Amino acid sequence: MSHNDSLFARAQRSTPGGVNSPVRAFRSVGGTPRFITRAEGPYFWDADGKRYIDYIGSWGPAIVGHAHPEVIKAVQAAAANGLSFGAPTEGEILMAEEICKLVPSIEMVRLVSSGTEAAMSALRLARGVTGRDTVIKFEGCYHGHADSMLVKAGSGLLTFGNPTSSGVPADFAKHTMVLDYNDSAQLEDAFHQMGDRIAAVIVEPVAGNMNLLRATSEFLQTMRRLCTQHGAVLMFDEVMSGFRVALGGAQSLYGIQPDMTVLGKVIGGGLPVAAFGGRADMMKHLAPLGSVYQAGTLSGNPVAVAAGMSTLKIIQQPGFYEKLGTQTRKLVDGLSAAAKDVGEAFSADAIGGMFGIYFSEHVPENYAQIMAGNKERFNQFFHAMLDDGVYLAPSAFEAGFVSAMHSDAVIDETISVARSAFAKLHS
Ligand code: KE4
Repeated sequence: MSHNDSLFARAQRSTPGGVNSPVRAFRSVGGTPRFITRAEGPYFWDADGKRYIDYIGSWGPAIVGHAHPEVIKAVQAAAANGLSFGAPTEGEILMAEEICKLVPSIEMVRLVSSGTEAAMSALRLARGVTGRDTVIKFEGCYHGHADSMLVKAGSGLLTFGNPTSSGVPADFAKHTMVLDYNDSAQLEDAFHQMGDRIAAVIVEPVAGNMNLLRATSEFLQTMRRLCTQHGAVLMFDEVMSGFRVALGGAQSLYGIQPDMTVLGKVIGGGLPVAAFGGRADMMKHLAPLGSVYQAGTLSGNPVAVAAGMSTLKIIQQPGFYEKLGTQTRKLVDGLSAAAKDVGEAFSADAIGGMFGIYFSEHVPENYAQIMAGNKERFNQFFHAMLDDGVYLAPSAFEAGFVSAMHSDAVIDETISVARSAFAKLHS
């Protein structure tokens, strides 16, 4: 029995599924999760001492590479001054000012500890500001596990949602409408039918939780127009795409200004920092100024903020995103070429430091096309890569992440491993 196996057996005795977040349990791909002991640059090592090239990067935060010396030094220095005070610190001001500088649509921002908390708080704020209850989300997008976001499409096209999780009261789910991603006509219909009851539309402007899926510009422009027209809050969930697809996030690529933005992952550099922010006239409805309550013991934690600020400094270095984009594009082009050489039905896409791989002929343009991909084939590929030291996201419905430390040699090694993995699939 490997150390991973024994640790997994032991973990399952004290923690549901043996993990503290479901995707880590490998339930989608099968097999034993790898228990990571340490990470450095583009690599991490499991409990059996095996090294992997890591394409998860903690699901986005490790954009500068694992255990970056500058980030570690900043964390050590901050920790030496105490871990948490429950009182304001100058570091929180610096983080807020940096976010407002880098994401101009954000005039004011509130720091929290997770993307879920940020999205949940932003939605409460939108409802408080508008006095409306209904929110619109899109199938395949994930905004954390707050009750009103664990909702799937209703029976009819424009009916209210049903819970995707037990424990979510139908009374909560009925205020969430779930539409199809990239379907502007549906969005028009929804606003035509009930525009004056919609508090917010929340969307991943570049989706990463159904695999990578690009929003069409027309879809986001329609969303912007309708929210403005009907007084609904346009909310971009950039927890994953923020500082990942570009320094200014997806909103800078599409040139669309949301009213609110949700951030996380990269801004914590691997420690728990997330944020929500936007128009000052909306943010001023938050306690202690306004009537929308939101709070958090560890919000703006000084050690976590130190990790985040150090990371934000590194990603602003000249050429950071050009290089990251080049490496990620090199990866997906190499994987596609390897697949083509053996006639595998495969496609791939990349935006900034984020990528998607699909066991289908063409890059999907909507949720249905993603779901039509060959999941079993992905799972076989996943394990062939894992066996040879390349760790992809353990699900056909997740995006992958490249760091600044994924050098040409690391990408070339990955493509070489992929060639043998495709060969195994065709043997
Ligand atoms: P957290 O509560 O996990 O910090 O953030 C929730 C969240 C919100 N919005 C978007 C766009 C997100 O991608 C996420 C979290 N992403 C997943 C990756 N699929 C985190 C991994 C996990 O759940 O363990």
